Amino acid sequence: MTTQTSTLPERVRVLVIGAGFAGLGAAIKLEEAGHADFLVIDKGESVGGTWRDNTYPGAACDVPSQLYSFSFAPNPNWSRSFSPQPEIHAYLQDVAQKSGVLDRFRFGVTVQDAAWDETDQAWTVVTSAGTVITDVLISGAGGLSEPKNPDIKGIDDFGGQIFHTARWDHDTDLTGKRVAIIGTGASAIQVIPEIAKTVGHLDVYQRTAPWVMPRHDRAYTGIERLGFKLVPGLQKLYRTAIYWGRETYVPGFVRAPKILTLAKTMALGNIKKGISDPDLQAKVTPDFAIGCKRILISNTYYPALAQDNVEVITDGIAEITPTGVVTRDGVSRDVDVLIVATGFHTTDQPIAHHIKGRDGRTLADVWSVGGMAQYKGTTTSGFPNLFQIVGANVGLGHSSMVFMIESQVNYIVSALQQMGAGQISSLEPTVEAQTEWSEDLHRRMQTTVWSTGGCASWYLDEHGRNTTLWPRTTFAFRQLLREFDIDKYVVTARSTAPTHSTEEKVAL
Ligand code: N01
Repeated sequence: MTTQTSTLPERVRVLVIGAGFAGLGAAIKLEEAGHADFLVIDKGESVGGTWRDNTYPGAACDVPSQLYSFSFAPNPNWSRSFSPQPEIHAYLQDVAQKSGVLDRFRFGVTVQDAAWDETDQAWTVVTSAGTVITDVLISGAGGLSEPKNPDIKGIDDFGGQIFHTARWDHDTDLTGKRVAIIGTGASAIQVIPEIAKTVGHLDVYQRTAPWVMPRHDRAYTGIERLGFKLVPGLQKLYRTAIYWGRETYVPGFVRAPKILTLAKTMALGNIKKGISDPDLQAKVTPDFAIGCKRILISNTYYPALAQDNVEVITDGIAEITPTGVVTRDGVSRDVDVLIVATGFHTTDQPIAHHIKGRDGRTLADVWSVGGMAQYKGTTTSGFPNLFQIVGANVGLGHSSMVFMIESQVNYIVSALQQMGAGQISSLEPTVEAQTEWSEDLHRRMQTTVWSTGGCASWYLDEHGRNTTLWPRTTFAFRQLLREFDIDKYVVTARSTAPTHSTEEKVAL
């Protein structure tokens, strides 16, 4: 794909940060709605976001692609029900190419600072490629963009190869090597079965055993794929069936975790099927309620752990030395390569440190007090004309984030329509609206398995608040964001377009 790295325009109506599902989806829908004066910037070299960056062996989506894709861009060519990463990345590149918006994408551009200028009623965004003034700022930077490295004593002095799963080093050949992997989350359980085939020895450092259910994956038959191309509505039918199947998890997650008993039985059966050694079975059996952390899916993870060249270590890491890893029981294991599969900065999003609102404080400053809080996971009091896709409490543990992203994009486009029609220069949610929204979410959180399931997870921030997940059905989210509710906003009207001066505050 051609990458655009030329200089940036001085001013645009809308600046979008990030070219993953969120940024690309926003660009396409802005264009469709007639808001063509936008620019999308991304630090990488192509569209794709997390699906561009996570290239580790075995990377694949754990939501079926019929659902984990844009509703407006069905792909009849998915090779299987759960697509591998290269196919999803190729899909996004293809959608971008066909949509005709790529001429407004600039790659290799990093945001350094974005500050709201009350006088100009615009954002001044300083990037690695120059400064852009924009009326509206949309962040699609996502919660899974910045890898999180573990804070383990000695890790910086490790003398062998070391890399994070999200920054896989394809130049390092693992064949026959002594390898260690730290973490047993969503990425690790996909990597482990792949590399266990070729490494000499693999140490798996497990801090918490995850719940892993069977993965009902299969290749689509030729007939099915032909049907997807030729039979109107067939793909929609698959998508709808998958959507409602996934939605049945919601009551178990948010109201009555006991409903998840069947899932637990299947996950326990998955352990027994893959591992015959009772000691290893015990080691990998979780001690918290299923659903408390993300439920993982794999048919190959447990058999890989049972291989002779794989050891599961649960003693806890005391330190990393230049040659290997020392556990708390004093045992030292030398390795050539250390793979870090310890997740991302989710509740402490890096972009939040770069966006400064009306009073000069960054989003991170504001959130450092009570945790991430926004109105409808999209807008933030004190940050006019800022729209964040996949903001606070928009994440899911059971279904497609693309569905949530499309709901938010629809809301944002609706906001822009109303801003244009009403000659509005800026808007931000009222404090009351944002507080009411947050309080409702956190009241609902109390009965969820994420709060009651007895685990520590990245869903919770340092205050113990779940600021990442959506505690209701996805169709409720879609409904709530169906139209921009300007009556919940403080609006600044512009009396003489197109100047950029502050005019009058309008109470609606
Ligand atoms: O990260 P994780 P991930 N010492 O946070 C352990 C998405 N995703 O990159 O559980 C030792 O799940 C940590 O242990 P514990 C998906 O949303 C999607 O795997 O905290 N261990 C855990 O085992 C997912 O949820 C797909 O005790 C340490 C692991 O590292 C999100 O990305 C595929 C440690 C981190 O697991 C993140 O997944 C892949 C330490 N200091 C990822 N710190 C799809 O298919 C952390 N750990 C859509």
